[in-house]
Amino acid sequence: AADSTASRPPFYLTTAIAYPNGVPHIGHAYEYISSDALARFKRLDGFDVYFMTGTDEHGLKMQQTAAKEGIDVRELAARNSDVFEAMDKTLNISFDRFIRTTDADHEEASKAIWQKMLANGDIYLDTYSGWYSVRDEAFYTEAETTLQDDGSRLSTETGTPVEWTEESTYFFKLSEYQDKLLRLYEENPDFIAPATRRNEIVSFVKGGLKDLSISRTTFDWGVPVPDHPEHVMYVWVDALTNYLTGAGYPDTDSEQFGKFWPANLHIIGKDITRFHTVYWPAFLMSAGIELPKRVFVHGFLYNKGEKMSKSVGNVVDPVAMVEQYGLDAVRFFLLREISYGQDGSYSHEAIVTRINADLANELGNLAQRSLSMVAKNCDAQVPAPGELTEDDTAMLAQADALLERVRAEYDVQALHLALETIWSVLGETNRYFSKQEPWVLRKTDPERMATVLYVTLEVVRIVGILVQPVMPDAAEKILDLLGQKADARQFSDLPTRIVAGTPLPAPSGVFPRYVED
Ligand code: ME8
Repeated sequence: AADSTASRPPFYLTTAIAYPNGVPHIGHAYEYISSDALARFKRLDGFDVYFMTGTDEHGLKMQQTAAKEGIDVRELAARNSDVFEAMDKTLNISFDRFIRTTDADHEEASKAIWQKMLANGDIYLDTYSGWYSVRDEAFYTEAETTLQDDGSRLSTETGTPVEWTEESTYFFKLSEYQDKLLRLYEENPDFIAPATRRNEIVSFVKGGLKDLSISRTTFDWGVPVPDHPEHVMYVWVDALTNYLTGAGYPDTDSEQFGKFWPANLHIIGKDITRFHTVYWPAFLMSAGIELPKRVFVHGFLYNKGEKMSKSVGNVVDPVAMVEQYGLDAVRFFLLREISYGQDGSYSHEAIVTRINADLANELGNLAQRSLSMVAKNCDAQVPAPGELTEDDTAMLAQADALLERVRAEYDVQALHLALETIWSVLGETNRYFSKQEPWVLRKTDPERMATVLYVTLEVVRIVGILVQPVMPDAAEKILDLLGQKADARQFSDLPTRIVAGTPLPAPSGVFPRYVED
């Protein structure tokens, strides 16, 4: 049962905060679903989890989008932020706080970290001139841009237009952090994952760091710089600080801060790695604040391998996807199909295959067949097992070993491997069930049938508990069908065997097959 005492170790997990300049797409949904599975896993594993997501509302991109739509930027931010929050609810994202960078406590945190960096001598005023991409909200050197035939320039890495910018701005002495950052990566090899991302960042930093422009004067949609309100903070300074705001900063004496800072895990997508693994630790070092433990970088999602774009017309609305396939099927598909940390693709065919093969056949059918035999032949109660054979013991041993294996995969955010591991045991269980032929035993050896059904129900219970982070609703239904109490579904409940005599409700299907209409 859940232990509600203060002994549970804290775990602070964040997603990136999205720009609400438009509505969420499937890439956002992927980030929230994967982070949610990680948060739920830790809760079930006895951690005191604080899970935060939200929206990044300042900056030129927001201001320009609002101008284009002819509405106030606050109105644009509020309207779309609400759409993100509503989508999180639709996706069953178990966040503890939905932060908006326009929240009052966030402005305070941003000003506080600025003042710390200033006091440390890392901020100075100068003139910035260079290339800026509004879409990326990022500065680029000329060498990082490509000249087009029409004389315009694009960021070489991201392909977004850049514009020449020249203004008086504050700079952050990023150049002074090269050695400290390289030491950080060296001494904490787990700080950036996967390793490919770490290698990219190490070579980027080895190439030298230039000071970073961290304020703007040509527009005013941002957090004002303390004592210099004609400057607003560069949106990334304020955006990254959201993680501190969530931990109660600047009140470093608060219970929240003591418990949840430093953050254990930042989940982000691959296009914002540099901001999180170079700028962010440098800001924190400058401000004398402890660094987060780990930044995990997930890949990008593509529609049948193609980049989603409004002009191609292949942007998928995550809510429509959930309506079509069901929420837990979508959650399972995204986490099982795509190697977490790598790019991945989705297509109708791939989703249907996962639904029918993995969910309906391997799990749903196993639960359905065993439970309906129990309903008909065992007085609708968990049957009492007789003496266990070698096959039974081996089957149970595989299921008992799952938690440790799955936990090891979750600890390195290998969500796809965690699911693969569970499904390999489900495959074994289906083979066990077919081999034992309980439907034959029903006539020849009812006692043996009872044992086989008991073993099968016990494996389904273990799997049901372990798939809760990925499919909370479906797992709940499975555990209800197994007569498991709501307070007996933590990982600490795994070793206690299902109890013979537990009354079972009438069985019903958990995962319908997807049928084309
Ligand atoms: O970058 N597939 O916001 P954002 C997977 N506000 N993930 C994707 C994706 C795709 N096709 N497209 C975007 C920002 N993402 C900043 C973050 S954090 C302090 C500030 C991911 O709305 C992207 O990598 O552009 C990022 O992690 C998240 O969605 C929000 O992207």
